Amino acid sequence: MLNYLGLPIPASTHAGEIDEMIVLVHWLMAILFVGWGLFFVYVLFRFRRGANPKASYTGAKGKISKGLEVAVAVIEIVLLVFYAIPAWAKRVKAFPTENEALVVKVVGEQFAWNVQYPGPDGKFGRTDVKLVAPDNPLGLDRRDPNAKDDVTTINQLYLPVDRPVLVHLSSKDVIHSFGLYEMRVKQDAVPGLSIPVWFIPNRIGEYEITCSQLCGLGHFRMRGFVTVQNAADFQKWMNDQLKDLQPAAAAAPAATPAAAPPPATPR
Ligand SMILES: [Cu+2]
Repeated sequence: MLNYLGLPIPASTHAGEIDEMIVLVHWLMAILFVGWGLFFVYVLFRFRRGANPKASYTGAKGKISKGLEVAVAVIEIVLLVFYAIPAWAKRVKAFPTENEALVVKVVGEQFAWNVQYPGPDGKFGRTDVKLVAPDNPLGLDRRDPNAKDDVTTINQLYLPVDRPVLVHLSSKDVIHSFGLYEMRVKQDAVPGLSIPVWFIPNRIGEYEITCSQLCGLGHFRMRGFVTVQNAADFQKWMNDQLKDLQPAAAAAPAATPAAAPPPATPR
């Protein structure tokens, strides 16, 4: 129905509301554009030099122009107060609880999106800048018990359909912007801050994460991929990831065999 604006397909529950707002603003702007355009042409003709050899310094004094200006302001206030603010309030107030939502951390960096799932224990493992390495871009501390089952990916965000997703967003270097166009989600990722953003994907498919903030020379290639699946497929993907973790997780605690007393501080 809204195809005439060229919007991407809506793939989240709140997308319709955002689109409605975009459509109303476009209608208002279209009416203003045509109205002011016609007025401009009228003025060019009405106040042409030939008909007005002497300039009037008092200007127009009609009530119509003032009335129009007030009307435009009122419409803008209505759009803001009755559409934009309530829609925004819903985004920032009614957060899903951590146990009903899929909680995931997304960390932007030049030029990739790092994704961290808390795993079956529901707890995110500790991360530390000192541990950041090419094969550990998040600096995840695998010795932390909470980190053992954490699944991490680069540029791959897998989500189950029809379930709230709560993303804790941050950045390692500069300001990036987490843009999911089909979900009508856009939120800046700011170094030093963890910013929550949530949505409910409601359409199975493949989408894109776009960095929507010019963040450096490689900004154009800072793309991630979102795969929205049904709950079973998502669980299967998650189980595969957990299976891949097994060797790494098993290798870490193997340093302390159960029989021998562990060395004092093997750090
Ligand atoms: Cu970026």
